[in-house]
Amino acid sequence: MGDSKAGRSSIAKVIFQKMVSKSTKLLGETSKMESYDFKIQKIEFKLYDFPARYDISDPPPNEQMIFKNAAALIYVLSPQSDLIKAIDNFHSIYNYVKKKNTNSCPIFIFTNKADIDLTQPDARN
Ligand SMILES: Nc1nc2c(ncn2[C@@H]2O[C@H](COP(=O)(O)OP(=O)(O)O)[C@@H](O)[C@H]2O)c(=O)[nH]1
Ligand SMILES: [Mg+2]
Repeated sequence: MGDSKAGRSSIAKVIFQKMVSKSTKLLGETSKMESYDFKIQKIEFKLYDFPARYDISDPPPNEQMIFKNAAALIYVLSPQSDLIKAIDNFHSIYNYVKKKNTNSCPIFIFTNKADIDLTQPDARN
């Protein structure tokens, strides 16, 4: 989950679909949840990529099950994120997951776009 244009879908598609990183520029907004299956040493994982504009207050039953059973949540930010909006959104997701997840899953915040030079005037929007 995370802020709009933080790079969630880019990371997933570069890693799991071998997308060339340059092509991620062409990715549109994620309008509904997408999933990726992968295996590490015979253990099967499923990664869910949620839209930025996701309403955590009323997920449909299949998505409630995902939040209930998740083993980890990664919230992706970028240096270009609107931090006030992102913290607000994170807070709602955090509260929901803390209440509903039955695994006491760890929650990570990942700051993407480490290549962006914030000293450049056009780096922040
Ligand atoms: N500079 C930079 N741009 C990135 C990086 N990762 C993704 N992007 C760009 O950020 C934009 C939004 O990416 P997207 O994956 O659609 O974000 P999402 O809304 O979080 O799914 C795209 O133009 C990507 O090419 C990164 O590490 N560095
Ligand atoms: Mg996306």
